[in-house]
Amino acid sequence: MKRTLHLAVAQMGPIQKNHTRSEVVARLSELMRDAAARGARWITFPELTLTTFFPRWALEDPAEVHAYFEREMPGKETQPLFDLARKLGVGFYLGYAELDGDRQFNTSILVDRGEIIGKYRKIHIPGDAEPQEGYPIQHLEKKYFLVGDLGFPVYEAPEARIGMCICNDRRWPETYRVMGLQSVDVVMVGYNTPIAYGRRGEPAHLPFLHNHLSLQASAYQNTCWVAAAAKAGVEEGIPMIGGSCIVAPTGEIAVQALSEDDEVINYVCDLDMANGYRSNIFNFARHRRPEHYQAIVERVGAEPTSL
Ligand code: CDT
Repeated sequence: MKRTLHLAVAQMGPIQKNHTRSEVVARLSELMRDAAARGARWITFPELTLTTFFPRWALEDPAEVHAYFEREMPGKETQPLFDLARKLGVGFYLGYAELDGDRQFNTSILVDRGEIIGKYRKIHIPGDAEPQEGYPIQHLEKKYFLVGDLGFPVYEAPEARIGMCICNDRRWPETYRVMGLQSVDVVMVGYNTPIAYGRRGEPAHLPFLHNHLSLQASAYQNTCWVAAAAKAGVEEGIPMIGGSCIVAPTGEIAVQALSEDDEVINYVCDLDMANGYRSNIFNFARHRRPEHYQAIVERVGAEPTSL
């Protein structure tokens, strides 16, 4: 019998600074109800889903910074989402800012019917630690987040092997290859991608192209499904891309959000679609040549010298 998994992606419109967690959780709950009513089993929410994307600001007051972080998960305000997922029998990916003692991470979790079954901490932390002069907008994730310390684990959910990454991670081939080598079926990813970040006046259409280019190439090259959820629209004056989608192991977009607002998309994914590639062109065991890939782990930056 064909192995299928009904996936949903819940794109979110903007979350402004004055929106409370309870208001956000009410929106997430509405999206979860919509996805469950369509028959979805797993739902992907965006990166840093519970608040506005605060790394656009250089905040100095620790109390103000910590107000964007979760000390416990679920906490008082997020518990209703866990309870609803249990009631509806669904699983979800949720991105949030995690405070672990005094360590700050950009984190995502997999929650299956109310129980946390997996955690990932963002590894590719983009942007800067200090505001940069002359940039059209700031992106200060390096000021707020440590590099994740959990690697790229793949979790055995009841119907599928699920891995996670977060926003900028989706642009790096290593992210998916590490999970591809664990036979991942589905990679879930949430993102917040501003349109005007380009330092050299990047044309406004390119962030959309680069989003899908990365997701589609990675799904194909690693023979997995990718469920990608944006936080989109104009948030605190900054326009962010939408384009949330579910990508098949063929590299094709199976379904895509059309709005820049709260919107559910869903697709019944054939998990066996990957088998054709896994047994042939991307049969890793037969065709990969890691003895020629040392540079990938030995070198971080590109250098004009031979290895
Ligand atoms: N959140 C996040 O990682 N956003 C980045 C923005 C561009 S890099 C400063 C991204 O890769 O989409």
